[in-house]
Amino acid sequence: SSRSEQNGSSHKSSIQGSEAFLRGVLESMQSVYLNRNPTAKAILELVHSAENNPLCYDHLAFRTFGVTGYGIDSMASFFLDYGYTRREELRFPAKKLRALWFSPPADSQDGGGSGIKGPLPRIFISELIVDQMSPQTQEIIKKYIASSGNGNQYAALASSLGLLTWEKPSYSEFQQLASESEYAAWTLVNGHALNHVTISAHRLKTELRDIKNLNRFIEESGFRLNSEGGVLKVSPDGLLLQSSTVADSMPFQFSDGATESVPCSYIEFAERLVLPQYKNLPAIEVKEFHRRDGFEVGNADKIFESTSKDQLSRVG
Ligand code: OOG
Ligand code: NI
Repeated sequence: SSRSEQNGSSHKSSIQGSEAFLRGVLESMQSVYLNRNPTAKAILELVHSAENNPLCYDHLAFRTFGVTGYGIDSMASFFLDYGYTRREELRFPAKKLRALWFSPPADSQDGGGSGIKGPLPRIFISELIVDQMSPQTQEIIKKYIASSGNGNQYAALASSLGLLTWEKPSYSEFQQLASESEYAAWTLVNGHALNHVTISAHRLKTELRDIKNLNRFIEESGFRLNSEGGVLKVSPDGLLLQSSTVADSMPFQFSDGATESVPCSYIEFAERLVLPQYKNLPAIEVKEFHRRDGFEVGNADKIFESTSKDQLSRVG
């Protein structure tokens, strides 16, 4: 048998062509994220070592400015080209946001490893409904979008390189956006960077597969969880349970010379329970498709707050 089979990496070496490229791009996006977000990196290492088993990612999330050609589509086109399927839309009228999620190609490989090297994650992409912002805010967003040229065609490339496609803003422009939409301000300085990765709690093997235990473990290890509406977010059907950390911050050099701390990314946890029609399946036979799929507006609305000033400045 071949050398790769002997050392147990035959799965990995069997993924070729477009799927290998897709996974390579996701790895690059993740490495930008891990370099900028020490909390996310530490938690991934902590859970991985406590488990001693591969981790699965439930989903990856991105934010965009909803201006024609620059919104959800600018990031989605990459995933659609690599076999993802468009699923439901979610609306957040109070936050002036909308989102779409995408499911991974059905014929994708299990990956045989941990994280990006495991089963391909869902993708969650949101956009700011820019034409509902004040004229000043719209003007700033449109100015930076114009400075990016055809940057909207390279959202995935920018994300995997960790680059903004537009010029750096001034601190006062950042503050103007933040006063109206913290999402807008976040997107202006983080661009297409990965907003979060989500660990699939129910696919863990230890007692951490119960999200309540996972939350306790994370908090006892000294990390802060987003407390908006309570730490555990539960969908009305009771089947989708989510929690997330408070985002890390990073110094950002603004175009006017000011260096100020801005919120970066966070890490999320999701537990999907078995659908009622499959509740009698033996645990060992339960697959991902037997579980609650999709997202939930009420949960998501609170998870967006993981990058908010309120959560970042919370004490204890
Ligand atoms: C996305 C928040 C929503 C989920 O899983 O419902 C979310 C964001 O903060 O951009 O991640
Ligand atoms: Ni999420």
